[in-house]
Amino acid sequence: MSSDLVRMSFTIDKGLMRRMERLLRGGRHGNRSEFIRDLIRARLVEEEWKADEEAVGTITLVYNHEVRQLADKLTSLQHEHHHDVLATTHVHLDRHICAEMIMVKGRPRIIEEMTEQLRQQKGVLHAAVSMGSTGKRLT
Ligand code: NI
Repeated sequence: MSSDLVRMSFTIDKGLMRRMERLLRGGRHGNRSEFIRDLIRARLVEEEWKADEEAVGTITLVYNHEVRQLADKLTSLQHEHHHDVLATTHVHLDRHICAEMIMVKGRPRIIEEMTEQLRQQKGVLHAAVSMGSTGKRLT
């Protein structure tokens, strides 16, 4: 065991233990240690967002590009937030509907504000933000 690792033990209800084992058999987390580490990191990312610490995120938009001036408005809003926007990917889903993934880095309050502004535009069918982290406080 590396000197940076510590071993810890804890008690847990049998029922909860069985549920955890079932999740582990689902195969996404590897072993129990990985599972606990993943849970802790997911919680830390939530805390970073609550504390409004610099974060990384992706805003996903689905919209109808035929709505008048919508594409221009969405582009203008992203330019207003050019300090926070890292990259944008646009996908034409069908003849009418577009998806746009906007990768952002900045204060969560600003990212959420930007998501709300984008969501409010007429023709936007869905706007969601996924919380990510700069990774600086996850080790
Ligand atoms: Ni398109």
